Amino acid sequence: MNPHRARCLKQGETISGPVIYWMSRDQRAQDNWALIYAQQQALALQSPLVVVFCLTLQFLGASVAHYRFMLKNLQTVSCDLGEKNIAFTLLTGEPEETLPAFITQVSASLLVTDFDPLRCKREWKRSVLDRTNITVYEVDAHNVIPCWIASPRQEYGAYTLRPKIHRLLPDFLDHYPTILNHPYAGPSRSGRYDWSELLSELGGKENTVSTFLPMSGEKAALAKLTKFVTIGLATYDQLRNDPALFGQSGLSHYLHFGQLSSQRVAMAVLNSGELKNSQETYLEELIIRRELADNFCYYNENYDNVRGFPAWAQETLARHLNDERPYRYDRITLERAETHDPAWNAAQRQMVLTGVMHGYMRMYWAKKILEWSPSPDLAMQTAIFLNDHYELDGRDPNGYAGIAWSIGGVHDRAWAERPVFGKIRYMNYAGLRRKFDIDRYIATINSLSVASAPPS
Ligand code: FO1
Repeated sequence: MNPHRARCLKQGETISGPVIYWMSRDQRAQDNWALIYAQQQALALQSPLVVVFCLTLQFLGASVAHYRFMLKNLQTVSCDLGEKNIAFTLLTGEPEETLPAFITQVSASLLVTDFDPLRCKREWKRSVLDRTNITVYEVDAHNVIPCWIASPRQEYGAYTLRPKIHRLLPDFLDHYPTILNHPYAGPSRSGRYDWSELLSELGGKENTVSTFLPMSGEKAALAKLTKFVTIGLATYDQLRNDPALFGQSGLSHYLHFGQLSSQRVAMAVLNSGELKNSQETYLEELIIRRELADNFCYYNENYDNVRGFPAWAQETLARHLNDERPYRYDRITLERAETHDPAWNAAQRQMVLTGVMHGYMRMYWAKKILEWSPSPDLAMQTAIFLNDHYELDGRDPNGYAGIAWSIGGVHDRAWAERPVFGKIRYMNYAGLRRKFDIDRYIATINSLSVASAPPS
């Protein structure tokens, strides 16, 4: 493992005792650099290895369907780890309370965490660091290039981050070792959790999202990856922008929940044959865009509000704050997809019904929320609320960066000035029509009913 993937957050007292991997963003047993690093340390210390997941019941507006998708995978992860003599422990409650207590309870010697740029995750980590005095390491198991290595600052756009990433790729596209059977028994066998009882505990409004959830878990993710690389990739470049054809990889929810490693995807795409423009286009989305999103959320504390926009964007949007808005919709109307725009309504319905909205339509969807909201502030709140409440891959740096791009020109440049948008890039219905068969898209979505499942 490239040693630069791990960094020391706190040097504590070296005591003997189990090594804990606090699993959070990267919820998988294989292809997980944080788990690999934790096992290396446990073997060196001749200590047991325990994986801990802190389950919080209200995570950034997640719905029951999202928790169902996540817990289904964690159940399998706990079994896979158990077979390697690695205990899996689920702690329910706020991590700043439950984790320090657990560290003391098992007299742990070392804590390994995975990397996550989101504010709430960094607050959890800060609190845990303050309440424990053992050594703590952080491993970026999510990005191919560790976020803090790729760049020491917020990047202007893909064009400034791309060369830095391409230069480092050879050092970080290294192969994943497999997790060994762990020779030192853990403090307690992984609890036999009543996972279905956990789900019922979640309660919460079962919103209409995803009556057809995709299959959850590492195996399902790898199967989807194989299907994409063997069938979808060759036509990816043409189909990706036609939402009626569902030509996207369908991997984003597996990547969001950490059930699949983006490095594994990158290596599969690179090994799929000579680099055609589909491969390059996909790797641009998978590595550059995704790692640019982490860079944005890590270095910009206002990644989810207008103060995170570039100065030119804040200025131009403020200048047009009082422009006449021909249409104005409140969040309920938008949530119910009851606007005058059939394409926008179809995109909203697609997200509510399937938990997924086509990438191209996501940009149009967010930009119309800017156009139809009384202020950019409110537009950001509405777009983030709907995205995090309904998207299976919501509550993710990729989502915050995508919405900030659409509404606030983050990672984009200024365009010709116009009402409401100012110099923010404009998209309209006519543009959609030029791009693809929008009537087919609308018909496809409107034919989706609760009974039918969308093309996978
Ligand atoms: N991470 C956790 O460590 N504990 C949780 O209880 C948890 C719930 C959760 C629910 C929905 C969701 O989309 C993500 C959730 N995550 C949770 C975070 C996730 O693992 C990712 O780390 C971030 O969402 C992306 O940065």
